[in-house]
Amino acid sequence: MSDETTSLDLSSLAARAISKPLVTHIYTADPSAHVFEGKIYIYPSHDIEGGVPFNDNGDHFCMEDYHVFRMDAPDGDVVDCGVALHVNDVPWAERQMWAPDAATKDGRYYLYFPAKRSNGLFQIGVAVSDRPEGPFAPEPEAIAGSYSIDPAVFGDDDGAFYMVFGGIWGGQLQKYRNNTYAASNEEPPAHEPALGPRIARLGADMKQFAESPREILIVDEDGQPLLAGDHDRRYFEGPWLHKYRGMYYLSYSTGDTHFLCYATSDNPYGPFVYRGKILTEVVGWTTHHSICEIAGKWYLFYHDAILSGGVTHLRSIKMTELTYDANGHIECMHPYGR
Ligand code: FUB
Repeated sequence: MSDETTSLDLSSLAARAISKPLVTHIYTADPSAHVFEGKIYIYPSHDIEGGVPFNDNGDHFCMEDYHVFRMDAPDGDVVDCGVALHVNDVPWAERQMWAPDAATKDGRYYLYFPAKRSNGLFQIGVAVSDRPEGPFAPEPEAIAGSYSIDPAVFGDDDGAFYMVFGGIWGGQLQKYRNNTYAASNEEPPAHEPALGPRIARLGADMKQFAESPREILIVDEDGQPLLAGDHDRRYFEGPWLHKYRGMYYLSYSTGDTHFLCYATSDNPYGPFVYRGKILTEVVGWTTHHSICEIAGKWYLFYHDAILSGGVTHLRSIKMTELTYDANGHIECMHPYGR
């Protein structure tokens, strides 16, 4: 949603909102939710006011740490488990701790997070704990071969773990072709295929890629790649992979058109076929989500900027139930009703 929303609009939108902020004592965004040890754990960004002017590079998103949140049930209290990781403790990272995710294997918990190095380039790091809420001990270096932002880790039924990642514009994905950076690289022209998120299987130790990242292709109903000019449907950032009735669902943000969309495939590497919108525009420029099954129901975790009065880098995490129809189609939701 544009930044021109007035205070009058905001109070009316707040009254019509389909869900309330999960926490109000700090600003939070980009919620990645999982059920670990029978409880709901949410791994969001921790938004702060850093005094950095708004720009298309996203420099005003200058987050420094992560808090983990726990709930016993979808309608239960939300517990702030405290600081799980701070940028000062990550040897390779300098600033901008953006959207994280977590995974568990063999009783250990792994927090995956993007941050900028001192050279201004994003990479993705991992930190380890024996507890879902941390604190997490960071690895000394970023994951080799990682780049860009928004890691999301999906554990498949056969025990394989895959990381999907990447975001254009401030997320720098447009600077990479075949996993190689060039400052001169930009988004493809409007009539060419859009850039896709990247996917890589994780190694057995969960701390490295087991393969070079591959680009995921998203196609339309006729099998044609979504084009870079198709801003209502093309991939922008915030990928999330989940499985429903044997199908892989890739959901993501369209960025400058502010939709959450999804596409499906019978293969985690794709190609994925575009299926539709999950959520229309929220208050605030960004929209970012996760999808999690909790006790047989499915939930969308997302954020908006209602609580801060529409300040786009001061957001609040929310959750709402998500439904599928008989064909596995996700029903589109409207965050403030219709
Ligand atoms: O929170 C910082 C960035 O904003 C995230 O990494 C993007 O997905 C967008 O939500």
